[in-house]
Amino acid sequence: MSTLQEIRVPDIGDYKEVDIIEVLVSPGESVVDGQSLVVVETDKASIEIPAAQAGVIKTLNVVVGDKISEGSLIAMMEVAAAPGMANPVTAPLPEPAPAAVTLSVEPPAQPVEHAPVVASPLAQELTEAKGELPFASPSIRKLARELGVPLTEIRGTGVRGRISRADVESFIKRVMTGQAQTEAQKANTPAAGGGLSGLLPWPQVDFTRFGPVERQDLSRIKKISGANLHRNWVMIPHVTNHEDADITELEAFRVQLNKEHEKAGVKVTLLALLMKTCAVALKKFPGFNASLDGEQIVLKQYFHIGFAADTPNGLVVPVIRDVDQKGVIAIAREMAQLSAKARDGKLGPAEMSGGCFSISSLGGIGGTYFTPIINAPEVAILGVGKSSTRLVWNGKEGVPRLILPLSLSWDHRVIDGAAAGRFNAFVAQSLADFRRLML
Ligand code: CAO
Repeated sequence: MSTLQEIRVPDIGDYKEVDIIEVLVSPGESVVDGQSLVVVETDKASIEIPAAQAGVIKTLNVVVGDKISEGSLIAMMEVAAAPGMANPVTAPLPEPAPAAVTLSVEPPAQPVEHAPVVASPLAQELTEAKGELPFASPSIRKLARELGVPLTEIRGTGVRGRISRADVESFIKRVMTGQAQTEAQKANTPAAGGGLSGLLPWPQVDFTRFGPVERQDLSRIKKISGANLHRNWVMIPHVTNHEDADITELEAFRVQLNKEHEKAGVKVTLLALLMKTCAVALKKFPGFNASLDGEQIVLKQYFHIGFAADTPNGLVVPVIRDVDQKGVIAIAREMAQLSAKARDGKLGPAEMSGGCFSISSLGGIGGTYFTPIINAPEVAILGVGKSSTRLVWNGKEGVPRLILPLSLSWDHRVIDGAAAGRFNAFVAQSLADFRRLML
């Protein structure tokens, strides 16, 4: 015997009205327990919604482009009736695809204060208002606004000319590679974000002329993260300040702590100590715990800090909430849990949202200073390099000290250089003497 069951959207965190970007099944199709039915896209991640049990899809209630929220009906499914089963099937929590990455590293610049600032060829006045509104979903309009892409200049490839994210990305690609020009570029008018009409087109090279090559498609995550990184890099006037922190005593303290807490199964990491330090620094310098919203600065009274985690699926940024209210051991424990979930691709959107500030640590891998890209709408990010023992002059002699390289990128629209210098100095002094955090 079989029954007809409703498949509804499960709890997807705070997200509402998310776009369906893929429907993976069709009516009449048999699905197995856990098989993905549809893919939805939030601004942080794509999430596959799986079937809670095996059955046959009778009707599909959604199509690509529909917006759904928790509880929306996705499909009706015929399932073999189980004794005592009375309630409609609800799909379990989705396993999100790895999140869109919003952090990256530029090759280390010379240790100068000002990172190069590039204005976007796309950052120009939107022309939507001039004519008929292009056919695109609100999220695509928002994306286009954020990237400065004039939607009126894009021909949508969807049903009835609907403009998709892929259309926007393809337009950007064509402009960046010089294969297309925006109306503003054609008119040779300086764009709102800075004139770029004089830029050369992207070089078109037949690499096979020089040797064998292999072509690989960019992964979906890289495409999404690339657009985020590009926007953040061209729209935020980044400056990076470098600093050295003497962590000789802190490292000894950390080793000691780990001996004491070995049995508890928690490893106190340098990153956990940095998190705690940054939470105090953010409280002391509220301008760093802020976001820019039009002509206002939003000062946050909570202290959620993200950390970049490298995973087989790409880079993700889990967020630890209320770091100011947690001890270092609790932070270390939570970080280990989030890192493990990140590696397994099991982080939910809620675990990657709400960050106020980010830390990108390459210390366990190597390298010294670099320019981390700010994770908008945050206004600063701390890059951490690998510590090394250096001889430091103490006035009489060179003494070996463990030095940690730090690189703070900050948004010059919100923060000025003096504040960044003070923030870095505070972080370095606190790491040199952790007791300062109590002051
Ligand atoms: N200097 C020297 N050594 C360091 C260090 C530093 N700054 N930070 C960590 N280490 C050492 C630790 O002592 C540890 O060594 P042992 O194994 O001998 O104890 C080892 O590196 C691993 O450190 P850890 O367990 O503390 O882990 P971590 O904090 O370095 O890494 C995480 C955690 C999630 C940050 C890491 O797994 C990761 O993903 N790193 C890459 C992040 C990244 O890609 N950032 C760039 C983003 S682009 O903007």
